[in-house]
Amino acid sequence: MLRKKEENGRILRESLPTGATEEAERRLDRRRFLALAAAGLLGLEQTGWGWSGTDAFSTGRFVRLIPFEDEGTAPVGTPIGSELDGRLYTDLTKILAGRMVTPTADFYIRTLASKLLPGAGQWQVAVDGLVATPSHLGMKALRAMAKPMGMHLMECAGNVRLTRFGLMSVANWAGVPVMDLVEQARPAAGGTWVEVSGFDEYAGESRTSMPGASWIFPADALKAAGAFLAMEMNGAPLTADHGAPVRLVVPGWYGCACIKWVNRLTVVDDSAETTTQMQEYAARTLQTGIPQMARDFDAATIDHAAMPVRVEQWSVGGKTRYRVTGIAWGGQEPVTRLRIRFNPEEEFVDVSGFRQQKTDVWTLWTHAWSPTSAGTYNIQLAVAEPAVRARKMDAGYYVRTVSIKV
Ligand SMILES: Nc1nc2c(c(=O)[nH]1)N[C@H]1C(S)=C(S)[C@@H](COP(=O)(O)O)O[C@H]1N2
Ligand SMILES: [Mo]
Repeated sequence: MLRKKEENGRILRESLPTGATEEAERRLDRRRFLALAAAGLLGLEQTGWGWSGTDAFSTGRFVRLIPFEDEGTAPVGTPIGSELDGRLYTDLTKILAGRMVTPTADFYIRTLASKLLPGAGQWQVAVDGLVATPSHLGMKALRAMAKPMGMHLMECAGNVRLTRFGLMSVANWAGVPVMDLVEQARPAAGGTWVEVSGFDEYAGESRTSMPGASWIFPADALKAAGAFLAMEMNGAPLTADHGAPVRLVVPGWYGCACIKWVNRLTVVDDSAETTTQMQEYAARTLQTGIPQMARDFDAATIDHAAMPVRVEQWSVGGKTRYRVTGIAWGGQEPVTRLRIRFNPEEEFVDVSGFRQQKTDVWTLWTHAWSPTSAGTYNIQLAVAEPAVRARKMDAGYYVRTVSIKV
């Protein structure tokens, strides 16, 4: 039953195509990009990569964005649907040197707040299970412990081409390390796993998802990742749709593990079975089958990945030039080389000037591109280090397609 639902829903689950036509999107492109430029968001001041002073494009004129093809018609930048079927696909074309953090109103949403969500006033997080001193933490106590947690990227494991890969964003967070709260309760011997649960009941029935949100982590993995209960996002209190009053963020892990509306931390041992949320996301976090035991579930971490976010047409010295701007993210350690190719029959070449410093925010890169003939191009990225895991990227998951006329 679960397996069947998983297979049928794999692609459609995260996508709710409605509304805006491709054509309308296309017409908006240039206007939108120019508006960003006018607002000073293009990062002309940037050095190192992108718009540096020596860049051939700095003397050119931006003409238009080449639209990506076959990416569905779901609207971007606006919430659609409700509750478990509610989504906000972020507009990745807006990532710029001067806009590396996603404004909260544009941060992707997978599951809009439940109509049944209790008010924050009485909210408590229970710390229980295999602990010496179980407790209930109120929001006042939690807020008193909050500190800056820095910028971290979140990506839904079901972030697909059909919805323009709009289920990923970066925010600047504040909160409390989750293991500080667990350790305060003094876990018993053998209590080396933590189940994080969130409110997940909805007024309406979902077409695509199963209610019930909890994830079981090895305690040492939460510690190593620097996982925290977030109460603030981009300098303001968390919004309801992003999990207010308190949500989990596990840097480097897929969003499905980042439980929203957290109300319980339960210390368990290695006999714990996987939760329905873990089962629902087993395929998309690249597990082998659907593990029954939490201890057999691999860490839902994001491998190295990269993709284009804009293909820009420019006029430089009277000649048509193209430039691909993209992002790289994921993986455990930064890589030193990123490679790009424009169709399977071409060779991968280095993205020049690529430099990655952190893996759980996105890194911007640009690549001057001179297509030799009109046609359709599938753009794929790769890392050069063979020892580095990049499973989704290597499988072609993040390939994007453009057609060049000249
Ligand atoms: N309680 C609860 N938490 C949840 C979910 C949910 O449906 N219910 N969805 C998860 C998934 S699949 C993702 S990708 C992230 C998305 O967080 P965001 O909507 O703030 O971007 O929340 C996670 N936390
Ligand atoms: Mo997700």
